[in-house]
Amino acid sequence: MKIEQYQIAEYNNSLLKAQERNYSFVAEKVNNVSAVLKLLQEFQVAIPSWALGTGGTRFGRFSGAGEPRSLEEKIEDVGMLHALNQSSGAISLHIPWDIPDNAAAMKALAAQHNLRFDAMNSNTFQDQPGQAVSYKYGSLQHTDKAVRKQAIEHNIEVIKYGEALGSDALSVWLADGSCFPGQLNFRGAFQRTLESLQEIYSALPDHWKVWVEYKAFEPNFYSTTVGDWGQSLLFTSKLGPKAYTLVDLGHHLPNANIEQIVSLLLMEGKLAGFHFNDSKYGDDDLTVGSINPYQLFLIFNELVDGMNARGMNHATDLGWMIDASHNVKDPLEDLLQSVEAIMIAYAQALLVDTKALSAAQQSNDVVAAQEILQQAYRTDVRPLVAQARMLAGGALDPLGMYRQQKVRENLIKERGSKTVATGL
Ligand code: AOS
Ligand code: ZN
Ligand code: ZN
Ligand code: ZN
Repeated sequence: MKIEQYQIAEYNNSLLKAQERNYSFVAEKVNNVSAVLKLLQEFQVAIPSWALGTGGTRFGRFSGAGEPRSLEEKIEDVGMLHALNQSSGAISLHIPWDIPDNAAAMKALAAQHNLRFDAMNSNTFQDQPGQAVSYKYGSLQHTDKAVRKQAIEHNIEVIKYGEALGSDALSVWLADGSCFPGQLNFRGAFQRTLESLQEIYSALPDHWKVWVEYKAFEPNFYSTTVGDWGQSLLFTSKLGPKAYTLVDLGHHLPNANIEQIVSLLLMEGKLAGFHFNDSKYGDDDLTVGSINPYQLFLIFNELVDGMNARGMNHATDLGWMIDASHNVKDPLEDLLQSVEAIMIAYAQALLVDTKALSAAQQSNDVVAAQEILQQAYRTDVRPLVAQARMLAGGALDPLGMYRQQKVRENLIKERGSKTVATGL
């Protein structure tokens, strides 16, 4: 299943009239609209390989049909998303759910689809068949040196796979922690984890980074060894300049002010980037923007402000990735919705009148400050995002075109209706 450029052009023609009308309505209110369009075109969001199949829950899995059966097919799926939206130009792999045995062929296939390999994800939260020792009581924190060694070696192997693919970051999420008071010594667990991370850190190639993801709870329900941004920042500060803290939006305790966390990590030069998703309760991994799009906008507002203050390139200086998966939608449609929600929040943040906002802050004009933020948030930027996408060669309405082309039906014909993508 491949979507050709001429098909996109034909599809766009059918929507062009309405687009022109909607675009000019919003464009005339935007200062320097061509700069905004350019930033939108450059911005790319990485797709995790495990989101291409239907997600499981603790209670069951309802597999979809036509899911990718191999890494090749995962790359093809992301290539198709990217052809439609021109904003999904990277794929993030997970070892061992994806084993890129033939790195050269995978690199070539990705290049054909204009994709690069984003951060590599290691997995020490599940035991794998044939593994010598178990992660039941943790991995990098484990009291048994043999378990720590196995987990360290796994991470180093993941770096090697990534090097062959041209990736430049290792993303580490640890399930390590404890379920009951007294089960572990907090300082002991921290120290052992730090020492293990130091060994992994010293195996990083020169231009590589390690991203340390935190998570408040689950699968451990009493303590998590990298449980919040403070703990992650402690690790990444002690590790050194190649270590950064990764923010997954679903990994906070309820009502945490994520935008403030983001702002300070960015100020310290320690923000790795994101796992975008949305949630109502915990690590729900729902479609980005489906529950709280205002929070997403406020996060992007801090990002744009903080990155501009530090002279950073919005598109390339942080890691932008989706980490979502669930049971009830076509995963590809879900990813199109997620990428769109991210682009919308980013576009809205680009419209904030930052000069007026800082004047309002300076004079403690609280009402004006809120008005300025909400003026941007309540602007319908969808025609701007669509315009940027069309100029880049994508479809004006990626989801509409996905349905019009009957992509899923075609994938089912190609791959069959009983396919299970590897993943959670
Ligand atoms: C787990 O809760 C984390 O969000 C991880 O980032 C991710 O979902 C997992 O590591 C899959 O690689
Ligand atoms: Zn995550
Ligand atoms: Zn998570
Ligand atoms: Zn999550």
